[in-house]
Order: sequence, then C-alpha cells, then structure tokens
Amino acid sequence: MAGFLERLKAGLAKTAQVLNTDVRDLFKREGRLVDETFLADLRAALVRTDMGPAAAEAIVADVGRRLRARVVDPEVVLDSIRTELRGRLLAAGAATDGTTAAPLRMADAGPTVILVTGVNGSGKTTSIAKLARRFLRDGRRVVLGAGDTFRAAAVEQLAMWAGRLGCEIVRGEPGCDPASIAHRAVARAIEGGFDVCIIDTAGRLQTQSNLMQELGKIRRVIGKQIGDAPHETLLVLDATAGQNALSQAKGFTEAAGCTGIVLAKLDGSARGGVIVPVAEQFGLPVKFVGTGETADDLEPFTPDAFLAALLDGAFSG
Ligand SMILES: Nc1nc2c(ncn2[C@@H]2O[C@H](COP(=O)(O)OP(=O)(O)O)[C@@H](O)[C@H]2O)c(=O)[nH]1
Ligand SMILES: [Mg+2]
Repeated sequence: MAGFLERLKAGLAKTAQVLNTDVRDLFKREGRLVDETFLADLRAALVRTDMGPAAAEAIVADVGRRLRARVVDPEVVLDSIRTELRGRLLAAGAATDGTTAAPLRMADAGPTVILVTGVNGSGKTTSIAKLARRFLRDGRRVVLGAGDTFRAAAVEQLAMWAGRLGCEIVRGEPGCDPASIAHRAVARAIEGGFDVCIIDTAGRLQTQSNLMQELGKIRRVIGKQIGDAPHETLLVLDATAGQNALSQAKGFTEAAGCTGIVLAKLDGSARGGVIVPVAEQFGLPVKFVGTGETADDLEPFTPDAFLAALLDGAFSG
C-alpha cells in the first residue's frame, strides 16, 4: 500500500508542486495575514491546478469567512482545501467513501466485457494494457479486442502490448467493422473460457454522430452475446488537457453509456485538480488514474490517497 501511495505521489508531483510553490510562497513569513491580496493569490494558485472555479471559490470563501484579518499558518489553509475537495469528490460519486476505490463491475459468471472509449490520444490503448496487466497479475485470463480499426498503427500498438503482456488479441484488417471485431473478441472470450475481454475503440468526439452510432452498434452486438455486457464502459480522459478534457468529452457519458472514468496522464500534468470537476461534471466514479507510460502505471482512485498525494508535504521543505 505504501508503494501505491508513493506512485500516486510521483504521478501528482507536478500538481502538488503548484500548491507547493505557489501556496507555500504565500507563507514566506511565519504566519500570513489573511487579506484581499492573500485571498487573490490563493485563488490564482488553486485555479492553476484546474480544480475548477467552483471549488476554488468555495475554498477562498471559506478561508475568507473564517480567517479574514487573522494571521494564519499554512496548515489551516491546507485543511480548508482538503475538506472542500474531499466533500466535492464524495458528493459527486467519485468514490463510495474516502478510502475505497470504486471497483470495476465484474460479470457474475462468464467473461467480463470492458469497452474503452474517449477522444483521440486520451490514453485508451495504454490504459487497456494497464488494466490487462492488473487482471493478469490477479491470475485472470484476458483477451483484447482491437476495435480501433481506423489506423493500422492502432492495431499494431495493441498487438505490441498483447505480446509484451502475454495475452491474447483478436484483430482484423484495417478498416473493418469494429463491431465485428468486438463480436469476435467476445465470442473468443466465451468459447475460450476467458475471464476478461477488453475492447479498444477509435477515438471519437461526441459531435461525430456516425461514430457515436458505431459505438451504439458495438454495445448492441456485445449485449446480444452476453446479456449484461458490456459490464463496464470506461471513458478515458487526458489530465494534461485540464479543463479541455471536460469540454472534449461533453455528452459522452449519455451517448456512450459510460460507467466509469480513467483519468490518464496525471503524471504529466500540473492540472491534477481537474479530477474534481471531472467527477462533478460526469457524475461517474473515477475508477483509475494513469500515472505513467508503462503497464504498471495505473492506480485505483481513492479521494484520501489522492488528497494525501496532492497536499501532504505541500507546505514542507
Ligand atoms: N505520461 C503518461 N503518458 C500516457 C499515459 N497514458 C497514455 N500515455 C501516452 O499518451 C499517448 C497516447 O496514448 P494512447 O493510449 O495511444 O491513446 P489513445 O489514442 O486514446 O489510444 C501515448 O504516447 C501514451 O504513451 C499516462 O498515464 N501517463
Ligand atoms: Mg488507441
């Protein structure tokens, strides 16, 4: 578990640094008088993490209301940040409680089918490799479906991961119908007695109605093979896109029937705070966060570990 927190911390280092340098700098002297200048500086530092204007304003208002004209220590402000973000994450259903990650929904019997979707380059294929690695570690048998048939390179990328991880892959000719690949992958999972089938898809925008319909077709095909499949439809978002990740994926959840979020590339981002508006806007549990480019760089998301990685030590050093 310590390793998990350490990895999350490493992933969130850039975001933590915004709070570390910017907010700590507000406390150059022993304590700091909470006045308008301080509150404006605090607001700017919070906004830079992309936690969203609502959360930033609420923290500034709380600090202003309770502490105006007083000289305070950084810890007091830190507590306000932690309390506000935690409350928002839990209220948004980002997790069931502070310490337990929202689990993946697994099939009662037979293969669990996971469909992975999102815009171009958000981290879908890499996240699939990471998920596969977790399942394989648990001793489960995994088959991947190369449903991004748009580009030959996309199929090759997934095949490369399958080779590295030592799991099976179902693929077709470039340009073939992704629903037929999904069908074949699920059929293979059933007939081969696999535990998990993870299906890749081409990147798409919610505004591309033909591609969104294609996603609907994939879901229908899978649903005919296994009544309650797909068991999970994961929306992969790019944390480095910050607030843009939100607008890009607008409307996606309803159109694609998403059941959970994977926030990828948290390590490359100073905007890790975006997880707050992500959880609030989509009303979906954030199930995993991506913290690097290798197959091991995926962590289950829990608000308390996230906040610890973000805030602990933010005022030391
Ligand atoms: N640093 C970092 N890079 C990532 C992460 N997830 C994906 N990437 C990189 O982002 C790029 C796009 O990822 P890919 O999985 O191909 O995205 P897709 O187009 O949605 O399938 C690749 O260069 C990945 O290595 C992550 O969690 N951290
Ligand atoms: Mg891909």
